[in-house]
Amino acid sequence: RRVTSSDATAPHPPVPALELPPTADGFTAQFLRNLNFDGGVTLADASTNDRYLALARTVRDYLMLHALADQQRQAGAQAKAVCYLSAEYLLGNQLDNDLLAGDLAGVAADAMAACGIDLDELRRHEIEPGLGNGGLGRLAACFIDSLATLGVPSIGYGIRYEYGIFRQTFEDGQQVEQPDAWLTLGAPWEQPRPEAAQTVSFGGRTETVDDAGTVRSRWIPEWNVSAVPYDYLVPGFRNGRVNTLRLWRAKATDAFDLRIFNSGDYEQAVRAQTFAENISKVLYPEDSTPQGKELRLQQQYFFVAASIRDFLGRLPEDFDLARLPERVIFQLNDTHPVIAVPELMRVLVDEHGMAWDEAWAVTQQCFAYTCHTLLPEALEVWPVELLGRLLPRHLEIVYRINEEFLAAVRARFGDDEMRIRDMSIIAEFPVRAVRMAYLATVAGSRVNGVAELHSQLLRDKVLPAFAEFFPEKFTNVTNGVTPRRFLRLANPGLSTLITDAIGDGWVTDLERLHELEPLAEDAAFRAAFAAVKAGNKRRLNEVLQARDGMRVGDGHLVDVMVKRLHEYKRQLLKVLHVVSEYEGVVSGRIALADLQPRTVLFGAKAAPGYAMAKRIIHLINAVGSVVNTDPRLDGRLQVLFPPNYNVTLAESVIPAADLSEQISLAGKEASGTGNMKFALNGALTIGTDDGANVEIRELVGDANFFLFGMTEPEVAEIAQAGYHPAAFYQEDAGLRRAIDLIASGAFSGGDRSVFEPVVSNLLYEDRFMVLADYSAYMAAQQRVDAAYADQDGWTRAAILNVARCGFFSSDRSIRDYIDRIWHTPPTT
Ligand code: Z15
Repeated sequence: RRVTSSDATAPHPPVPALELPPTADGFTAQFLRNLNFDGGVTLADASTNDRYLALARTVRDYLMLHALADQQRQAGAQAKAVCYLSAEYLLGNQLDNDLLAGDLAGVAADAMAACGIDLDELRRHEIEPGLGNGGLGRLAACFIDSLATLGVPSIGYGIRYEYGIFRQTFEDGQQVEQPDAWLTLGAPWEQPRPEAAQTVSFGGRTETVDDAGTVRSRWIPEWNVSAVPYDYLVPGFRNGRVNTLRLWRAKATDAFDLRIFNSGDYEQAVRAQTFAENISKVLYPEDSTPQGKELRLQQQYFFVAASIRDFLGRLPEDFDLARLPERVIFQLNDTHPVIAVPELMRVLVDEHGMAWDEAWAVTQQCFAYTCHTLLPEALEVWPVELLGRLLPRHLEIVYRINEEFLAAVRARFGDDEMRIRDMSIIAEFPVRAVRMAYLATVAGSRVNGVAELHSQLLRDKVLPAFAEFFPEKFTNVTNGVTPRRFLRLANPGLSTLITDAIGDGWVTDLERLHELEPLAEDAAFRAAFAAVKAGNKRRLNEVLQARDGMRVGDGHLVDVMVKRLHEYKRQLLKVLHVVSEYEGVVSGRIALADLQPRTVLFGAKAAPGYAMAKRIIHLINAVGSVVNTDPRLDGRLQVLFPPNYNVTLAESVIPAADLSEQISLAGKEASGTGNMKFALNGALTIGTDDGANVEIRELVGDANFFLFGMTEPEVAEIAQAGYHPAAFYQEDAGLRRAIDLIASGAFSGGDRSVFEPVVSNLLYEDRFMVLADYSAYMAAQQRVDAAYADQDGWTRAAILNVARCGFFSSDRSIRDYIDRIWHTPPTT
């Protein structure tokens, strides 16, 4: 346990081993201490990795001083805390983030210079912790940054995957996945806390016991694993606050008591060790399409059970658990942590002897659920057979929650069996299974979507019966992104320009960007803004050149589509645009001189088992290799697809973009957060009326946004009437030429079979209506070309995008969570 003010030797300040405020000499001394004592090398002999690790440790040391002081201040506060439960945290690099938050960049630079070390080389040496797939994981990382910056008492809980999101390479244009062994060269940002390990149980059976006249069920588990916490410091922006991100690692317990392996056989015992450690071994690489694997349920229960125990262990010994809602809200980041609901019930009822009704009242106040999707296939459902085998007591608890809930539905609506079947937490077909989103909705005090349109569709389409039953539970919190990482750090040129114009208050008060609006009419400011964009393109080229030997064309419009590869996001629509432009030039329909020079940059990982997504990646690469080398195009159209798009690459790409592609089928993208990052960095959006695009367009204005495509009601209508993609192919000659060119084998060395599945899927299925939106998209791209021809006008629109997107700070999102859901005031 940490030292608290109630210990006999306290109160005393944390040992001031470091000079504060930090000086270059103090920083250098600590750096050398870490290099010598922790790393065991002299400066003269230190490798890049040694120097990186010592630097990281030194930065962490300074933050740790603040963390210890912060913990001492908060210890007696009894404030309500947010426990953010998320299976993913897509953190990105830590060094620059922590140097910025801790205001240590200057002393670190001076100290490294004094040691003759190239700080930029150490920056490039860092490997980002990729403990997430995409938007959901990155949102969690933005939220913990904002929670710390706003001074909200909070803990992020998750899993310390030994392997994060796979490293993507291309072989012959096709995705190949490599394991992400991110921990192998050392993990300087984390602090293992083995003394705070928790035991997590699985399997076995339940039995009923007569407890003084009341029949109680109890769980006799079959096997245990140990959950060891690894803590990451989450510094607020220069406010002395440091929160904790606690990630759990699975280890075999000392006496590993998995009965099936317990034959007294040494080899079996070692294998059992591997079995336990498998639980935190690897991040599942599916974004939005869970595969329903047993190990994934083990991961989910593993981290939430450890987290709940951990949090309860922080309360005073004699704390009355009936008052738990005064002290904590567990925020469920999608359905992944929802097994926490029956777990808290089990702890309260079985371990603490609380009456069921009281425990249920407590539980309902302690949880809130964020839904991040509209895709039915993304809503997790666990077969009863599996849940009963892995967590038999939890299944019983879910059954009872469901029984009581359905009784309440009957009491309100009568024996409307259709409705009962519709609302049951237990689905009966195709197999009996627990609907985790329904469980979360019934259990939580609030249910929120992640953009206005999404929250509305959640009420109207995904959970309508629940919205009718619990109207007061439903609310919206539009997503946001942290301005520290995605503007201040990623775009130093624009940051300086903004700060010179309006001061630096925007870093923690992003709505201040509105003060830039009048400067859109200032020619000198426009010139400076355009120069920053040009500089960002040069910087991107340095990165791309070194990383992949690629470069963006000089004077090109930089057109970017970076996000997970998913059919609903419609990378294929972008491909059809490229192919149409290419076909137009080679067929002579478009004069080369009339073609606006463009570089189209893709970044996307496909889930390893998602065959269509992988074919689309192959197609993008195939189109790129033909288009990029065809002399008839003379380099005026380029397709770049740097492999392994990640947070680090995003930080170079986004500030360099002119055009942001947000072209999902309306009604499918819950929010999007890349869309916000691009607009905030002065890219114009070409987008559908989907997710947070709607709010971006409302804020930046129609004149500064390229809207196209069907609206969600239009999509619903043609889906209802019966969608026939082949009709669009028949009617649109341009579309026909583009599809025919792909089908002809022009991008596959004449082999028509390679992309045949893509073509026939488009023509005969096209679930996401690419063909229906093609002509509107092409027309919108023509508007883009025309607008880009007026460089000064484009820059004016770009400035207005920056000035009007302050709303999309994750600080605002967190304030909304506090006001609408958590009711946890910041503490000082
Ligand atoms: C994920 O990244 C998102 C939703 C999910 O259900 C899963 Cl499993 C992963 C994304 C949404 O697709 C995206 O629209 C949203 O902006 C993001 O979560 C954060 O809310």
